[in-house]
Amino acid sequence: MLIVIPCRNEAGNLPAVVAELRAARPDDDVVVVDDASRDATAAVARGLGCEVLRLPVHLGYGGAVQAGIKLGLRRGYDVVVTFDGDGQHDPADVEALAGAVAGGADLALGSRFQAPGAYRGGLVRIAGRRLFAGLCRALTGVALDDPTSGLKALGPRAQALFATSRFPDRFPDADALVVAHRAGLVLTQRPARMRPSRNVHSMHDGLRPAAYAANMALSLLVAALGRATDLRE
Ligand SMILES: Nc1nc2c(ncn2[C@@H]2O[C@H](COP(=O)(O)OP(=O)(O)O)[C@@H](O)[C@H]2O)c(=O)[nH]1
Ligand SMILES: [Mg+2]
Repeated sequence: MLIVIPCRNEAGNLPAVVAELRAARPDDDVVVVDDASRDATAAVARGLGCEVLRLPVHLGYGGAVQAGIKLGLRRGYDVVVTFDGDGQHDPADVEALAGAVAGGADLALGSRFQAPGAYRGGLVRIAGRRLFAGLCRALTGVALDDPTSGLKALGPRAQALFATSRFPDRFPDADALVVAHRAGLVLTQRPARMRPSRNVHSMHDGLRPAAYAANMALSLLVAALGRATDLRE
């Protein structure tokens, strides 16, 4: 299995995040996608023995995740897992996600709402997640209650979908799930014991949630109304 860690300035967190991951999952390969960080993320990741995919320009979260998944797809991994670099995800949750993919799902999403006591974030986040989970459900009929979760396990078909040019590569959240559903992929969810971030700042700070909501609404429309992706093409 390949674990993809998208990172922007995570040099301070990677040692603890990778140590915890390695302790729980010694046999998995780990690639850190360093998205033109301004700190020593790449050097720290290399020092920890991780493979590093260093992007020459800042692509943003979705583009970095997509790059890591393309690497996994090219190398033929049965499962690629996306895992945040800020300590929010618990490596113990990866097993159930991978198991869901081994059991026939194309994509398994880690959901904090399936894990009692998991960290939920502030009110804006909770409201946004509800809105987009509701829209996602209305558009797909599939109940996935944590569409913004960065913890996902992808089988080969989901990896192929995430690698296509039509994939919503800005924030692959509810929009990506709609695209995946319309491409005929089997989506499911498993518990994820999310924790508070080790960082003070997030990519969704300040006024960005407003821009995120507008972008996501538009991207959802495109995902729902555009041509469905045919993975056989
Ligand atoms: N590659 C890349 N990763 C990012 C970027 N912004 C955030 N990340 C990473 O994506 C993960 C989640 O980001 P975070 O800011 O914690 O988002 P939040 O958990 O939704 O608040 C972390 O591993 C970050 O390092 C970015 O611009 N590019
Ligand atoms: Mg975070």
